[in-house]
Amino acid sequence: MRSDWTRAQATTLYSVPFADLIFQAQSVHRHNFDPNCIEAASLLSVKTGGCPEDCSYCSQSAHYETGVKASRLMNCADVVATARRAKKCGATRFCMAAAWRSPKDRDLDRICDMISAVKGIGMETCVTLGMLTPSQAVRLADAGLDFYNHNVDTSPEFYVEIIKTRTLQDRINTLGHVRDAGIKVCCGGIIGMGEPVEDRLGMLIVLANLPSHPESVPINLWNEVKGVPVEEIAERPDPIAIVRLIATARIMMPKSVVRLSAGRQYMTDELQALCFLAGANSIFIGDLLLTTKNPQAERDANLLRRLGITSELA
Ligand code: SAM
Ligand code: DTB
Ligand code: SF4
Repeated sequence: MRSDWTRAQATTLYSVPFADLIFQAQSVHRHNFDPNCIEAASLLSVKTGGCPEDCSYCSQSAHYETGVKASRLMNCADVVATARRAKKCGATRFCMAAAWRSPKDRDLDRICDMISAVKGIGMETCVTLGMLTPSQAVRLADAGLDFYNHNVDTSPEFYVEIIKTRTLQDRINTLGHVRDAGIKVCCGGIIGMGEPVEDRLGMLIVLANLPSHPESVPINLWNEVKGVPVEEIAERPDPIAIVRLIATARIMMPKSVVRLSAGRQYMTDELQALCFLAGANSIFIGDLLLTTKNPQAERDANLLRRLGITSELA
């Protein structure tokens, strides 16, 4: 595994003629994965809104007026019922998200129950709860957690402009605790917040130069939220630039599952098809992400059918 990417190397790779980039990405992809198979994950916000962090893109931050109502932590039975429905719809992984800066130890009791119960119905589990201490990571591992999602979000340079309440290093520390506890890492970020291409590549470099590559790399296209600071600066990236970024991620992290995450609702079928060709091999299914929309199940099923893609990577 390579973890010494420089900016110059990533930029050179990203900038080769499109056909050459896609060919290289497809070759790497085929060497490591079945190119006609993607992973389907499903998301549930188990604790919504009222978050003390100031992430300028997020509908759930208490710092902004976004119209999202804060709710308490869901009970375990409701979470499992939702997971069962997601499994019926074809999801193999169930991701539970909480709008916390970091979990309280007593909240973790219920989260651990959720993890064991969702595993009990035969799904992979992922949670995203904010920053963790080493002992909290161990508790999650003991509950049988498969993946922990914690994103670097963007490049180090752009990060300081969009989040002030915790540093990129805080996040990297949590990723270390997750790894040390033996949990697989899901770590990616967001594009479409008005950043230039250099920052998107800067984000991939942080990810690819972690001590081990994240097993899952979610690439989110910023899902529009009214009332947050990013609304003022957001710009939807050129679709070709999105495909180039996915291809670059595939080549830089050959064995990672790259997820086309938030923002698919803005993408045409053709753009998604190109992203799959460039090496994306995971999606979120279901009409809702956490607080924002995802493509309708029928549209996704129709797209995958036309592409001859099956969805059982896990
Ligand atoms: N509170 C936890 C945390 O931030 O670690 C977990 C939940 S948070 C919603 C998980 C990730 O979703 C963020 O790190 C960010 O990358 C992504 N995200 C949040 N809002 C988004 C939006 N409007 N569009 C795209 N991605 C978003
Ligand atoms: C990730 O990278 N994307 C998911 C998951 N991790 C938790 C979250 C997307 C959130 C989109 C905004 C919303 O629905 O509120
Ligand atoms: Fe809170 Fe996570 Fe949203 Fe940041 S991204 S405001 S930590 S819920």
